[in-house]
Amino acid sequence: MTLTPKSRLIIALDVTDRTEALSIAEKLGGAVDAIKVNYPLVLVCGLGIIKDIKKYANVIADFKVADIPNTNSLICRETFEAGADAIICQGFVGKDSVKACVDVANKYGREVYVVTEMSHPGALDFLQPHAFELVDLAFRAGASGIIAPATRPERLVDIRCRAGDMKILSPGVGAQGGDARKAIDAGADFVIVGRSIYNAEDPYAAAVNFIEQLRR
Ligand code: O7E
Repeated sequence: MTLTPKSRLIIALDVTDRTEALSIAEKLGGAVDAIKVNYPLVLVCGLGIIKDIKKYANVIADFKVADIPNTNSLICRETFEAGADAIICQGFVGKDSVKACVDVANKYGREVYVVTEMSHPGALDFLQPHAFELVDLAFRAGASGIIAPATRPERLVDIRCRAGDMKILSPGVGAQGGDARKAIDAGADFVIVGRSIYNAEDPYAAAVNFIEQLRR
């Protein structure tokens, strides 16, 4: 699949209980553009959880792959064999490592997204000064898009200018202080929301609330 913006909302399913994860996926899968799985869920449930979630939504494997090209290829192959529609990798390991992910993704008809500047304060230590280079690297390696921070909409504006037509997925909305609407207005194509949805008393209502904000 190719990630296409409809609701523009991606849920980060960072729960560590299989039943809870599948219940949220079943309720929200039809409303969101994708469900992102990360290590907390996969380490508990195994890679097989991807196929279970895929019944309800597109799945992005947020494994922030960051190794030599050969190891990246192996990780991507197993992840796509498990059914993931897209995988997230780190760009700081270099173009050959990112390209290795893209080559495997192309074989499977899937997508790669590259982390540029992250959303947390520590991203200022090393990543931010190199964010534009990472955007360029993602483009040159043939990635479908990048990850950039909803916590810094002013940076999103600059990163959007640099990213051209590449898709931008933007985490940091809600619990980390970012605003969904501002992130989209600043140039993101999708926002990624975790705790503000899965920790809400009514996750479905919380997701609908975000979707309404994104529609305005
Ligand atoms: O703060 P939350 O609960 O809304 O969750 C945010 C999710 O996005 C969580 O899975 C975290 O690992 C991820 N994330 C960030 O928070 N900041 C980043 O800079 C990058 C990511 C991420 O998802 O990277 C790949 C998309």
